[in-house]
Amino acid sequence: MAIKVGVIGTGNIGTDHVTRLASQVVGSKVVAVFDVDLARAERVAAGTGAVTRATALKVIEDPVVDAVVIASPGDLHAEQVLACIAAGKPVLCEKPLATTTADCLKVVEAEVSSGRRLIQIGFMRRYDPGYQVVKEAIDDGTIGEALLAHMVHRNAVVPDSFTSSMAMTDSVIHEIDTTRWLFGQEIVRTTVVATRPSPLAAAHLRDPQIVLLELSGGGVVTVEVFVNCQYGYDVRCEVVGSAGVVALETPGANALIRDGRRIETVPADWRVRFGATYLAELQEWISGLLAGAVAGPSAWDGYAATAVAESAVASLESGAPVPVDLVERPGLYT
Ligand code: NAD
Ligand code: ISE
Repeated sequence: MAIKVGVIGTGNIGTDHVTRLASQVVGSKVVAVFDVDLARAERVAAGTGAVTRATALKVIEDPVVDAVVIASPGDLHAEQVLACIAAGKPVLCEKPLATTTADCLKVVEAEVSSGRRLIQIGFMRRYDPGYQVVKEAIDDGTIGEALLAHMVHRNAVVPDSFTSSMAMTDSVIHEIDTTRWLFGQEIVRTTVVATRPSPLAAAHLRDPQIVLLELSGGGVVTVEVFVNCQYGYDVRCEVVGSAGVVALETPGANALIRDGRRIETVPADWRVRFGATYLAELQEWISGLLAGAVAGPSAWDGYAATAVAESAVASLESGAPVPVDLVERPGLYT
């Protein structure tokens, strides 16, 4: 018994998802793929047994396809997820669910009308063993009451097309989801401050930036986002509680200690740092589907994250704190 998956978008992460679903995940087969770059889709499909289709809709509506992975650019996600809901097919949609809260709400409303959960968002950090240790230390009271957290999100470099807002909507959106999940609270206000820009970042880019996330329970989270740090991919998270502190460890960051120096390996990029995490995310999604359930980060989580990211972009532009106003959470997501 295998879940037959269709994949839309075979760029960086879509290619990785196809490879993992076809060769590493237990209980899945990739049967159809689509990318507007058809030659690329054909290269990625080769050797997996999958066929290429002429449009995203042809993948979604293919009767052979049981479930869909969306890894196209973010501004296409809403339309493609809505088509999955219309076809009654479970979908793992890469972050973001949509690039505007209005589009996220259209998806949430459609899923609620369908009466069951079909959507999982690719907030894969929830499947990372290191983050799970942090979550356990909060949930079981090991560090007392969680009061605040310090997070860091550094990429070595980004392309020139990357904008200051994308630091929020594309990168910090991971810390937004991580914060909501770790603390089990909503983010109610954001403040963004851009520092003196790095001379090595593109002239149009405000990089690095500091983001302050205020939580409904009174906690506060700081996030440093620096997408041209040059030296590698560095993601950190330290949660401070009333009785102790829990910090995320980077797997594989082995230390060489010699000649009075300690040298640690830093992952090159998100593919290296979170490789095993993407596999765990896909395996849990497939295992859940085989058992008849969709249980990961929901369309509500996708909506809330985009709403917070929008507020952070507004704060970056105005320089002032900006509240986050969420609609009432539908019963499907409680
Ligand atoms: P990418 O540009 O490498 O790939 C996107 C692909 O989509 C390209 O191959 C492009 O040709 C294709 N495409 C364009 N229009 C399309 C259409 N109409 N239908 C189908 N495919 C179309 O981008 P990427 O880095 O792979 O990012 C894709 C998505 O995955 C984004 O939403 C991004 O935020 C997300 N992402 C998530 C993570 C993570 O850590 N979870 C990491 C990277 C990217
Ligand atoms: C990218 O889209 C991701 O999701 C990566 O995890 C993140 O580190 C990077 O900053 C984003 O551009």
